Amino acid sequence: MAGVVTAGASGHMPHFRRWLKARLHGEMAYLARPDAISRREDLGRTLPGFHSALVVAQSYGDGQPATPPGHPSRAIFARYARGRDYHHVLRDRLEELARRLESLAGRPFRSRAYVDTGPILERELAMRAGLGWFGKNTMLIHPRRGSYFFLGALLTDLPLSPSNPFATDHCGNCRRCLDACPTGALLGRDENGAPVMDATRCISYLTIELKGAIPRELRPAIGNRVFGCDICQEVCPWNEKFAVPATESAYAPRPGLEGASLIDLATRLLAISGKGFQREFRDSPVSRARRNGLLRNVCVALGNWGSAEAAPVLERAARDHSELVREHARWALDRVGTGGAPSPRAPEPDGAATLDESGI
Ligand code: B12
Ligand code: SF4
Ligand code: SF4
Repeated sequence: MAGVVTAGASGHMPHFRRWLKARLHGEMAYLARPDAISRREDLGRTLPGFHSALVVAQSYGDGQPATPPGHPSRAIFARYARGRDYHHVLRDRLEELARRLESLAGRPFRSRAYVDTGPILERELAMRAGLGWFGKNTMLIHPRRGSYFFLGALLTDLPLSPSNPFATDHCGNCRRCLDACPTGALLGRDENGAPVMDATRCISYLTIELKGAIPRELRPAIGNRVFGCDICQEVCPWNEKFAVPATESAYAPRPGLEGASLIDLATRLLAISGKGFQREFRDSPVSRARRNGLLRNVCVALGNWGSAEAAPVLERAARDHSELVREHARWALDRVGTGGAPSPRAPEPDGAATLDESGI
């Protein structure tokens, strides 16, 4: 799906500023940088002579509205993260599109491709380009495709004609996402109709963006979600009816990731260094959590499983070189009923070991 939006003031910036002022962005400081805010306000500051943007949506789902929750001993990765990294895949496609447009236009033009890679209110642009409405879960939803799609924008100085903005709200009285969110991150619509999220409570933020400790009171609600969260999309009737499978083969799930045994996952992560992890996940969105962040999440999931079977691997994690991992492992050990006294540190692995191909 694609649409065009032309230069013009953002109508959503006042909302964005209020959201930052209320500190609902937590530690995502890149969102609040003054230079980035001023570029969000005026795309001409990003691309001099900016005239219009081609906004595209690319499906990444498997055609199923929801992933079965599976056994609590097994990991759930959000579906957007199961294949190759969309930042690279979609940006390559947009750059290809720019070359094709150049041959159609018969002249070179200025352009810049963005896929979650710069200060752009991508969802507002997409709404103005006619690609969907803002659901109460804050996702952009299309009435024939649901919400399992990525957005990207090609900013250009070409005078393209704009699409009709998406003007209707199809949520009606539904509040399934608000009721299903396990951490209470979705706050409903404000007086202007904008959906509001407290990102500091969202499992996606807690398991991916947050680099420090996950607040203890939120850990139980994370369940076995070790990277990201899809709950508020899984319950949405528009995905139940219209979820479409990805046509991009790069988004096919990486073998061994979804549904991996938490014990195996922890064992493998304990055996590799931060550098080994980055090598292993270099073309996967999962790399963003880093080795210690993912291991922290796996410890939380093991604690939520609560089985004594998890105790041996958690005891090893409680001796990891990372204090972040050690603290979450101790918390989890308390939940599997074996105590969790602080233990001496283990040395950091040398970086030679990596996860094997058939692994997570
Ligand atoms: C920061 C961020 C996050 C944060 C905060 C999310 C949030 N809801 O704000 C966290 C880490 C939690 C997150 C999670 C996820 N993210 Co994210 N994220 C972003 C990012 C980088 C910026 C979003 C942002 O600026 N948020 C701040 C809020 C205030 O702005 P906003 O979301 O653009 O939209 C607000 C306004 O436009 C306003 N608004 C709407 N209607 C109206 C009407 C009026 C009158 C007014 C005044 C305002 C108004 O309300 C909206 C919500 O507050 C974008 C990429 C980008 N550059 O835009 C991806 C992006 C939004 N994420 C994406 C995805 C896929 C996800 C996850 C599904 C990943 C996962 N499975 O774990 C989850 C979904 C969680 C959810 N329910 O939103 C996709 C969404 C695609 C889609 N169909 O909507 C994006 C667009 C990335 C991409 N290029 O594809 N994400
Ligand atoms: S992604 Fe999960 S935690 Fe975040 S708002 Fe949706 S349901 Fe809540
Ligand atoms: S679950 Fe209901 S309220 Fe939430 S986004 Fe979907 S239609 Fe809207």
